[in-house]
Amino acid sequence: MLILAFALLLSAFVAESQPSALSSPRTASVDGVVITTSHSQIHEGLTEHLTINCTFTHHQGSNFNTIWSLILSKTDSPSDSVYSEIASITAFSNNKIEENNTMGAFVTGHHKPDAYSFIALEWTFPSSQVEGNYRCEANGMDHRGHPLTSSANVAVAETSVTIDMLLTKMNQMNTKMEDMEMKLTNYTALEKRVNHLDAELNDLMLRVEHSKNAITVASDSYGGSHYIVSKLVWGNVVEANRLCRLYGGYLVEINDRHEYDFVAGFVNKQTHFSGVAGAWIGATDEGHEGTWSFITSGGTMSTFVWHDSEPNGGTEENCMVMWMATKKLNDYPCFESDPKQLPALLCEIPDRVF
Ligand SMILES: [Ca+2]
Ligand SMILES: [Ca+2]
Repeated sequence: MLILAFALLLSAFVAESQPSALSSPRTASVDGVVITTSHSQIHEGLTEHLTINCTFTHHQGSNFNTIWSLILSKTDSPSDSVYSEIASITAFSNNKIEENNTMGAFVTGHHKPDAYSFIALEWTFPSSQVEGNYRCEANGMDHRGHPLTSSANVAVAETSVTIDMLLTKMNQMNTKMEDMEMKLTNYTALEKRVNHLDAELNDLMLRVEHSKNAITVASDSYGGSHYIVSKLVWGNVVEANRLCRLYGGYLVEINDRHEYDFVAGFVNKQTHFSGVAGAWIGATDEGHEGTWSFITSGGTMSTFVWHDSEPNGGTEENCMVMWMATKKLNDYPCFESDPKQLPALLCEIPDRVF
């Protein structure tokens, strides 16, 4: 069992590691015939994959006018020179590969006389049987009608695993495992930290939510936003907007007549503001008298339903409220100190936040 586990571990490593110089892929090419092996050397039981790819590509200027067949042959060992056919495909086999002895390979291929033809053999954990010389042979006709054959060869050798190889690989595996253990330790510490921060964030969000609920008198939805009106009154427009920002929104920005009608209707439903003059709207004409822009988004406000004789404050009144009495707009000082005149908060919070 221990040996099996070790073999599996080692094979996983061999599969992952860079191929050594001896087992690196090899390609041979003659006259459009190409044969490639993924490994020129394998170790039975340790090499995870092996592929042999026998191909013919019809190039412009090729000696071949057409090919009739592609034949893959193999010798019993790399030192042997007697080839036996193991797989073939012909112009007449309807893209079916004729297999003689493919040693348990997964076989694919097709034949296209004037384009690209191939036979591919693929093994998972190949046995030592796969060693030998492989020959890829294209048979066809030249441009004058004479028979023509071209072939290319590669070799695959099987070698036993030596103690030195095992020791080297075990050392490399050891280093890799130590590295992974260190990463795991770091990851565990990071995960703890993230969990802690997550808990802190949830706690903070809950506190913000509670604080929002505590000051909210009423809420309603319109056009992808949630609107809340507070029981608090606030004499400073900057501070008022900051509180809306804390809840993920901003002082209401009225973008069109429909939104104005909604906000006016929403405010009209509130009956507990008998002593409150108005509610803050998130717009200002500070620095550009008469042109109103939104405090948070910076866009230009273009819909106004002014209260009678408003706006009337000139540069003394550069912020805006909705009058509770008429639900119409009034230019207003950005900093109101008279406790009887402090406006309520009116926040607009996009639904994705709410
Ligand atoms: Ca003004
Ligand atoms: Ca005014």
